[in-house]
Amino acid sequence: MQRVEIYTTPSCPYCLAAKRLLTAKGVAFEETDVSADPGKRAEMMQRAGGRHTVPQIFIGGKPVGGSDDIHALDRAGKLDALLRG
Ligand SMILES: N[C@@H](CCC(=O)N[C@@H](CS)C(=O)NCC(=O)O)C(=O)O
Repeated sequence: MQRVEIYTTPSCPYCLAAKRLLTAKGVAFEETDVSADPGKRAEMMQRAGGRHTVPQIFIGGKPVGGSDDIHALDRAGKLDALLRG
């Protein structure tokens, strides 16, 4: 299973939706709260090619976008393969 990282803020419904999907799939993830850490937010944006919304999700170190993106990947049947690597 690939390493999964997710940058979040506590009161973000898209973050909750993304985490719910990953949890439903039994995927462990490393969460970084950027709400009170400008350095981590800058790191997120740099790694995500400038995207500033949360969540930003990385699978195997590669940016896959936010909640809508991983839900779309899942609907397309592509998320499991990405997670397996
Ligand atoms: N389509 C994005 C929407 C993400 C989104 O709008 N997140 C909100 C927080 S729940 C956000 O970052 N808002 C701040 C902004 O738009 O600058 C996704 O599915 O991840």
